[in-house]
Amino acid sequence: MKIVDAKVVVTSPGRNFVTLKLTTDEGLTGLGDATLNGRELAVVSYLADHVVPLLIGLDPHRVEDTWQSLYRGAYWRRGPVTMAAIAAVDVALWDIKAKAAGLPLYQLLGGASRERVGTYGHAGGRDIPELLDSVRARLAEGYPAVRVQSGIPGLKAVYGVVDTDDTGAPVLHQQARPLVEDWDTAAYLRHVPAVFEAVRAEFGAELPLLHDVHHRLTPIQAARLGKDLEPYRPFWLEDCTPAENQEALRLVRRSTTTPLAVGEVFNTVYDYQALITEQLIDYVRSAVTHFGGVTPLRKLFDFAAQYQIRSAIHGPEDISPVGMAAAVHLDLAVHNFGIQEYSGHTPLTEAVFRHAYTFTDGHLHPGETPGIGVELDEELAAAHPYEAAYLPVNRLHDGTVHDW
Ligand code: GCO
Ligand code: MG
Repeated sequence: MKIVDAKVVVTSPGRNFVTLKLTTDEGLTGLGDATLNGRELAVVSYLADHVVPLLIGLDPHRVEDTWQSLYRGAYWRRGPVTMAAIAAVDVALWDIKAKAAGLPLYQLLGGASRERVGTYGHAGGRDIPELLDSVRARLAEGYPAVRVQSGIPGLKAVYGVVDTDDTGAPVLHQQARPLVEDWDTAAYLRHVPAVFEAVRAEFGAELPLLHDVHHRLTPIQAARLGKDLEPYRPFWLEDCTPAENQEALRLVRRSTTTPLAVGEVFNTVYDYQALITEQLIDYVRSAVTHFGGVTPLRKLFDFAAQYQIRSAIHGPEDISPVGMAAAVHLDLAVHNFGIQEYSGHTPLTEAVFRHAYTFTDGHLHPGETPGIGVELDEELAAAHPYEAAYLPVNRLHDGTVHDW
């Protein structure tokens, strides 16, 4: 079998998604997600200008060799653009291989290790009563675990909370110019324990509660927050410090028993080396889409398993259904699965990417369709072309840029 066509499809059914579609001489097709939120076209160029010409004529069964040649052959290794591009190729090749075998991808990864995949959903509110309503809504949808994010008194726009304009209409976090959010660490550190107290008081001790700090604290501030949240037994504290400094987690780890989750902006195992071998974290959070695909993420999970660290694949709306499908196959197969983030997609996105995976009673299943189980409606995709969109930036009260 040979690859005879490779094309990169960019579509915006509400938000931008980048998809690689490979076609073989036997008529099999494979899809891979290459969406890098806010920097989509850089990956499109990387793929179309530098990778597609190398793929034509290749045997699609050579998944490992193709991965190694794209990673090592470029010489310029790592980085989100490179690794999102390689991820798309890797997943598209796995899709073809599984279709050729007539099996859903999870069967090629060792088969099911569980019946279904547990998820967490996002709850957010501008204040505590609005957050409690949002938690109630997630529970009504069946989510077995909930991430809680709240507005902070004195701050107008904060990550994880739907903002509204003067008329009460929701303000999208993704805009043609970056939206400016504001930040005050002291106010945040004072407020979050009260948020957890209110949620526990309303929903009891058993509901798994997660919280995303989104890289905003110093190590000593993160240690303080971890300790302050201990009485409320969080499931995890996510990205408590800027992710690129692995050493920061040593101080946090020494100071608190609150479990730590890290990794959505990581793109290779090297970003995790100290964190895993020193057992500084409890969950690895990389997405198939940003980590170079199923091939390296499976290796990361096996490495993490030796240290009792679990998987928790990143699954926001900006991972396309193609990336989500690949994630759910891995989730079902790996032994050290922890939890899967799942926000779902808009009905229009689900029409562009028809998928076999299902979400029932808060649990995902990849389905039994051969391959990853996603079909791209190219006509509908073309009807919703790319739209420029940036993630927000974050500023302190005096105007200084802070981590978003
Ligand atoms: C999460 C993430 C996302 C990111 C987004 C950026 O935990 O789901 O933090 O919300 O902000 O993926 O593109
Ligand atoms: Mg996050």
